Amino acid sequence: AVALEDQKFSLQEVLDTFKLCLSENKEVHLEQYVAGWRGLVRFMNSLGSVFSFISKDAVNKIQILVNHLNSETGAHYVTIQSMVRYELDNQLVDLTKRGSFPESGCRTLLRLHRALRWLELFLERLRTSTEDSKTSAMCSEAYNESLSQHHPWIIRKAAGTAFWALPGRAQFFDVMNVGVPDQVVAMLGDAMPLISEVYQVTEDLYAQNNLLELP
Ligand code: 1PZ
Repeated sequence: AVALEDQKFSLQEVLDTFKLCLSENKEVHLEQYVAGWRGLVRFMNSLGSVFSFISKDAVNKIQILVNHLNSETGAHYVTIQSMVRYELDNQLVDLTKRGSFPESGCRTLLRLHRALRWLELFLERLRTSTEDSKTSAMCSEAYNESLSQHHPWIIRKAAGTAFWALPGRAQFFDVMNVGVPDQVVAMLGDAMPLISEVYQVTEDLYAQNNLLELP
């Protein structure tokens, strides 16, 4: 039998997972959100070991959220909405400076949420790119417009260096394993609105609760 990690997988399946996390009443289900992130990490690992410092941090954050889900208070973590309500009502979040709750669900998810914005910007560039577009340029432009604003200089430097190791557009499309470039573009066209919606629902929730700058 082939180990699960060795099986070829399609980025489409990963993006589909994000579709599952949004319920009809616009609640974001944490288990599916985390599953989507697991898939993204697998995809990133298949791009090479240069990205492992990035995926390690993502895996850490995923694990923190999974631990909350599996804890005795797990029932409060079923959706991002219930998580925010529970942690705020019970003063389980460091609001202005790091202190007693370095692993709150709210601050941990915020880091992934900001990275989701990077993903949105990057995939949109990829979708509208042409054959001679450079993945490293698309990646760093997306990063500079989003995540980088929350990162100290040293992380920005390391990230910028890693971007140079990205495979070119053709190979990147291959690794996505969705089909010929036209099919990749079509898949991204379908998937993007869903990713954007998950992002926007979370963004609005965090904004309403003044959580966008959690330390
Ligand atoms: C496909 C190429 C991948 C490019 C990914 C672009 C993002 C670069 C991010 C570099 C972050 C590296 C390491 C760790 C940073 C942490 O300091 C921050 C803040 O957390 P804190 O220190 O406050 O606990 N972590 C993050 O910002 C979360 C980063 C998650 C990155 C996930 C990328 C997912 C890529 C999916 C690939 C399709």
